[in-house]
Order: sequence, then structure tokens, then C-alpha cells
Amino acid sequence: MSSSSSSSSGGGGGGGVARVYRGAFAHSTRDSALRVLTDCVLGVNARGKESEFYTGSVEVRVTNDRHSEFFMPGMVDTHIHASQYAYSGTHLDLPLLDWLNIYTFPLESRYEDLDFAKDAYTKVVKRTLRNGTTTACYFATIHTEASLLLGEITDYFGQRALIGKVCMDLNPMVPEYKELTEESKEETDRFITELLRKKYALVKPIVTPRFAMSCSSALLSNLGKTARNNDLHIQSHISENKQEVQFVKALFPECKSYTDVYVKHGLLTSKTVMAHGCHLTDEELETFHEKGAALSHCPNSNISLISGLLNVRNVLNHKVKLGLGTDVAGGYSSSMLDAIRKAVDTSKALCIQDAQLQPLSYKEAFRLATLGGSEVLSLDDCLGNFEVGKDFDALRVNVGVPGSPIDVFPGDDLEVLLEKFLNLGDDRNIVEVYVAGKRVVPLPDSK
Ligand code: XAN
Repeated sequence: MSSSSSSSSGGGGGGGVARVYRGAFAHSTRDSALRVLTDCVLGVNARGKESEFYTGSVEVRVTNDRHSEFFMPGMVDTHIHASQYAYSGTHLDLPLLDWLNIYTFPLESRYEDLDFAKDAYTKVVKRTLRNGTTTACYFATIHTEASLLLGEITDYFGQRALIGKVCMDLNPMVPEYKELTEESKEETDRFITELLRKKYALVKPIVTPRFAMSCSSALLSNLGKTARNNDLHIQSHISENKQEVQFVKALFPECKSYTDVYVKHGLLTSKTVMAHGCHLTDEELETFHEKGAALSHCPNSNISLISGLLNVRNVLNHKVKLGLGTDVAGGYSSSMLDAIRKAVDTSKALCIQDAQLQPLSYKEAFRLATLGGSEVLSLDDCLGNFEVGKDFDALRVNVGVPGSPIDVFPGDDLEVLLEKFLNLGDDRNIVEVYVAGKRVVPLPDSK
């Protein structure tokens, strides 16, 4: 791409036009948690793909050259319950299993009502986009129509997403919120077929058994087959809470561990993302590594529901793919910036207990929220950083925007600006969001 042939004034968003972006860039690479590039030009072709970095003199028209601005990759939320957004920020006074029975299952039952679903799903997609989540891995509910609606809404607003219709045929405490085994299989097939038939460019289905406690062995096996036959992603929960781990042991006595339950049912693959994993053993982490399966670290939820503290360093040492998740609404914040902060805080809390541990740095947490998330979803060939050939999923951040929660001082370099943004910033600082080269924030209706 040559600078003169491709430069074109942007501003309105939309694909189909080649652009160049000038200014400062911060991203992670395979070898480095943080690489910063100042006074650079990134070419993005008409298909939204990053085509080249230039330094030196290039003629450009789309710019970010204020001292307080930089581009960073869009953030990847590897675990978020879109349906639970309706009560996020509340109902945080119970541990997991009571929290599910008393608050979550009754709320999720309401998504049979498509008006209710439309309102909640529109709000969560808009909110997460404004917070800089360019890719979201969503749990919906057991309702096929509402789950399809979530797909339609993410497509409309231009967010990249994996959408899971939740599967569950066991629910002894709230029996009105579950499916028959056959129904769950058939509705999953219908959901997958109908979502794929829409041919959304950035929205795909993900097979979603809720967790081992709410699925029979027959359902788990069938979902494993469905994922394999259609080469689909899989998401679920694992080893979040000690009581849950004990229940799963009792429910599946023939399996040697919680991880083994998913292995035996064909659900632990290189396209699987399991949320939490706070209480996984080293042997289970080795199995994750062998299978190429990934973990979503959800530190806000782990603390809010008093579930456990994931030892991120141990997961990384086992070379298990790892990303961050907000886990709305067990996690009370829908912002990946909060997930970054809580991930660092959790690792520091573990260091208080064990001085031998190395805390997570802000740079490592930045990597988990961007490139790490793309690896978790096996999408690192097309997003996660500014490598040539990948889609331009990016945030234009301005730490000095009017009303900013951040103060900038002389001598603050790009690394300092990024660290301040990650620790102190919010959606006021995210002035533009791009997904696959298309500008999606500011939102179409500016709300
Ligand atoms: N396990 C879960 N954990 C969680 O944090 N949120 C949920 O909705 C859920 N379901 C099973």
C-alpha cells in the first residue's frame, strides 16, 4: 500500500475505503507484552485489514497526533453473560450456587419475552462497545429466539461476537428454568443453523453447556458431537467454587476430575474457553495445555461471589491460553479496564500470601485483555494486535479529553499514558472504536 494512493479522509466509519492512521500505537506481540510505536502510520485497506506500518515522512489525512492520544487494540471480553446485564451492579451478596438459584435463574427466565430481551441486549452491546470491547464471547439464555436477537443486535452495532444459546437440562432448585434433553439438542441445532444462515460477517455461534452441574451426560455428549461436526467454539464454566467442584465429583464419579468430565464428553478442544478455573489442579492445567483449551480469568466475579483467587502465574507457567472476562453479572463491571485492574489486584493479593510469587504487571494484563483474548478464542490470526494482515480492531484513546479522569504531566511518555489509562481511564477516554476497520463508536445514535 502506498501512502499517496490510499490516504482518504475518514470520520464517518464504514468499510470499503482504505485509510491511514497516524500517531502513537501501543500493542502486544508474541514476544513482548508491550510494544509502543510513536509517530507512526498504519495503513488499513478497504477490507479493514492492517496493511503496513510506516515511519518517517508519509502524506496522511486521518490522524491522531495530539500528545495525549494513542491507538491500542480493541479489548476481547472472553466471558460475559449478556442476559445478566439487566441486574449488573446488584445482587452480589451470595456465593455462586445460591446466587444462581435465587437471582440468576429467575432473571434469565424472563428472556422468553422478546421486548425485555431487546432492551437488555441493546443496552449491553452499546455499553460494552463504548467501554472498548470490540469482541465479546456472550452467554445468552436457554431461549433460542432471544439468543438469535442478541446476534442480530451485535451485528447491527458492529461488535464482533460469539453468541451462545445456553443449554441446561438439569435444574433441581428452579425447575421452571431448564429444557428437556431432546429439546436442548434440537434448539441448539436450530440456533446454530439460523445464526449461520444470517451470514453475519463478525457474529458466530458458540456451543454453550452452562456447566457440568446443569447438564446430563447425554446432553454433554451430544453438545460435544455438535461442536465437532460443525467445527464450532465451545464455552462453559469450570472449577469456579469449591462447593461446585464437590458437586461435580459426586455427579460424575467415573471422571477423575472436573476437567475430565469435559474431556470425556468431547468438550475440551482447541476451540474451548472455560471460565474461572480457580480451583484447577496442576494436572488439570496440563490437560488444558495438551488439548489447547483456554481459560477466561474473571477476577471481579471471583471476588464478588467469593469464589476463589486464580493463580494467573501458575496458569501462564503451564502455557495454557489465557484471557480476561468481565463475567457480567457475577462481575459487577462490564468494562475490560476493570478486568485488567482486578487481574493485577488478585495477583498482588496472592503475592501477599506467598512472597515467592511474581505479580502480574500492567503490561501483562494489557496483553491478556487484547492479544491473550484473541488467542483464547482462536481468533489471533485476525485480531488482538496491529500485525500486518489482521483486522483493524482498535480504540483511539485520548487521556486528555475534556472531563477526563486522568491528568497528564510534562514528560508523560506513551508507556505512562497507557498505564494511566489502564488504571484510571474510562469510556470518556475511548473517543473512537473500530471493528474490522469500521468505526462503531461514537454509536450511530450518539447514545
Ligand atoms: N456457573 C456460573 N458461574 C457464573 O459466574 N455465572 C453463571 O451464570 C454461571 N452458571 C454456571
